[in-house]
Amino acid sequence: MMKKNKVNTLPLVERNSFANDFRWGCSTSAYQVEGAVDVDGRGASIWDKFCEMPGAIRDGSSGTVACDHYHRWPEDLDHARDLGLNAYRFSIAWPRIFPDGRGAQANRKGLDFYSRLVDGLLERGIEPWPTLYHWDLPQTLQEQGGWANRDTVYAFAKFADAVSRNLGDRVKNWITHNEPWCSAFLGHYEGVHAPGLKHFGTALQACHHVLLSHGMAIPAIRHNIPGASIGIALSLHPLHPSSDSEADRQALKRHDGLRNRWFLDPLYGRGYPADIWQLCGKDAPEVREGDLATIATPTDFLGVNYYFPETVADASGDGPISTRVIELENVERTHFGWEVSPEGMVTLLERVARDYQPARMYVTENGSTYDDVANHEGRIDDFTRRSYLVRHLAALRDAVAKGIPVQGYFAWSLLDNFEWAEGYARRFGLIHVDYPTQQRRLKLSGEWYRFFLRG
Ligand code: IFM
Repeated sequence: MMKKNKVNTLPLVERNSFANDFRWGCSTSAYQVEGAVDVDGRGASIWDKFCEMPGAIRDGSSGTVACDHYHRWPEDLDHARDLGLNAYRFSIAWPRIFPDGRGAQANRKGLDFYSRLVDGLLERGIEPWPTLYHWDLPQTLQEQGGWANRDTVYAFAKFADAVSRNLGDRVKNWITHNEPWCSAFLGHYEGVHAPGLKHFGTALQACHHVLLSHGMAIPAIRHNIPGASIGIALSLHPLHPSSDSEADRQALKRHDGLRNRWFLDPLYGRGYPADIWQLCGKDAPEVREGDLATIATPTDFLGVNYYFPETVADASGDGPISTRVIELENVERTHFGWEVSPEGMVTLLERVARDYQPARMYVTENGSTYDDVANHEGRIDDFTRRSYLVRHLAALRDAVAKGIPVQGYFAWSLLDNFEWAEGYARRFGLIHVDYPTQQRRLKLSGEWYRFFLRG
């Protein structure tokens, strides 16, 4: 049967439909690509620990070696330059800077690594876009309660200060956190990400502290870097009710409340959504006076990580907010099972622009995973990933044409890498990584992105 959304011809989309200063990048994150986990004084992170737990990672792997980007970054940045990127989003491993999460002295060798990386980007004409926290909390802090402990907030502000003081002469764009929903709820409620906890109240408290630390880091960065541009990257989803019934519509509202509004509302000065707060009951987080004002510290942009829409049904009595995500049949999906919906990205960006009016937005992640098979010449002709990319860029062009203030796009990911609990089974890269040899090979999707960027 023909699947809904399936398209056989690709839309025409050209770079010159976008502004000249539009940022075109790729994203990666430290634990997913760097490897070198015990090099140059790096401390352990919660992901090192989590990967040791039997059954935690689908293929029993870890980020110990990953793409060995810590040593191979010059080659990787050459690939980024050859693609024609003008921006590159990466993350800073907190345990490289403060091996125990905090301390009087930052680890010089850790700072130097990112300093070399930044210089390497600038030499290649690529703007660095670091993210301060992409889930690799120092294990020592976890042993003191992790994100559920308010002290972690202050430690994060000091980490942000140390990094921005050292890189701020060359780095203007900063992202505080990547996808707080994942660090809070996948890590502390669903237990499928580090630190592997399963308690709703702990997740809500961790979430509050992550958001609070975002607000606390901003003045530190601004103090070190006059004119810095600072934002946060949220994983957001457009949602549909699974039917027109009142129960499903209410479920949609609740699901949106925890998935999207729980982050956007406080960040844009509205506090936590009252309807969801009420449902949290005794699990609601401890929020001290002034916290909400700190979380709402004005930012310069919003990063939107867009992957898929969700269809939501009522599931009374099932979980804290009693909703269930329905797997629609006959829709196009990636090999992860994620629905493919370029138009969903437009709906989402439109909604965020309308309801929250961020001055600028960047799509800080968007990408797809498929089983990449080399052809007889050894090429990876990933037609499906190319189609995904082309259609999402065409949708982005339409969004921009509607006046939605999007000023950049970062494909996830530059390289195949360690996909968290999924291990190495899921490949998101525009560049294929043969893990045993660490050989990099541009995929067809990467060739298309290069063609698009270079014309
Ligand atoms: O690999 C992740 C990334 O670390 C955060 N956003 C989603 C990606 C794909 O799952």
